[in-house]
Amino acid sequence: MPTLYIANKNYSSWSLRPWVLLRELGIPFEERLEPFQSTPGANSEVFRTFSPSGKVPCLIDGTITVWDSLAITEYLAEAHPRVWPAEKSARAFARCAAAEMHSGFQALREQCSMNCGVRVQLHRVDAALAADLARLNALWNEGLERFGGPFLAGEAFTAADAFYAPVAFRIQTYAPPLNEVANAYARHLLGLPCMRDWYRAALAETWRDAGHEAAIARWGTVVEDLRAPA
Ligand SMILES: N[C@@H](CCC(=O)N[C@@H](CS)C(=O)NCC(=O)O)C(=O)O
Repeated sequence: MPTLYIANKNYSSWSLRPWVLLRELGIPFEERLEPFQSTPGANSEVFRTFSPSGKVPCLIDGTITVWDSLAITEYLAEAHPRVWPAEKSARAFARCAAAEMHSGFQALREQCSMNCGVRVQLHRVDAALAADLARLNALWNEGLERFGGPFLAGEAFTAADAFYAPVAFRIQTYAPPLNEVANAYARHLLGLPCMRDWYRAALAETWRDAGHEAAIARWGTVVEDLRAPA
């Protein structure tokens, strides 16, 4: 059985992607959570003991180490046909959607960092964030309309949904302006049993990472903190 190394469920958006994919597809795996370190620079030192990049997520399957969430997805796809949609045009769309998330949406990632357990009032929606939100809205609406939902590329959960699962938590935290189709899709993801499990575990965490907390304070005001006390 492979081992998936992840970091704090409250903060680690990259970790969530392969985790939710493995869970939704029912692929057995062992989870190893290595929390972010409080000393600057210490994360990569700890993570490098199992991940060559010094980052999580990292999947270890016997003698094979796969670091990077997209590489893990493709590695899983070699053995599990349901990672990507079966139909060719849906598969092309799903791959583009996942790749776009992997390499884009910088403003969304920076200004609305994942922090599952808090609710934040953004100071403002600047032009860069507005552009990312418009693109997100368009992409989600296109997928849901073209392939009929309830998932991005059709009836089944695929890697495209896994890549946007952290965005669903960001929407829950920041309530950014999106249309109802996009908000309903985010709610659908949040309602999946494995997403609820992740959320429950995130709320129970008592670690606080200064860098992640500072990122929130830069772009907004925490109006509610639902996490277990530190
Ligand atoms: N492109 C990588 C990015 C992974 C990444 O940035 N992971 C963060 C955690 S969410 C990390 O390990 N940060 C630790 C550090 O940079 O010190 C992937 O897709 O897996």
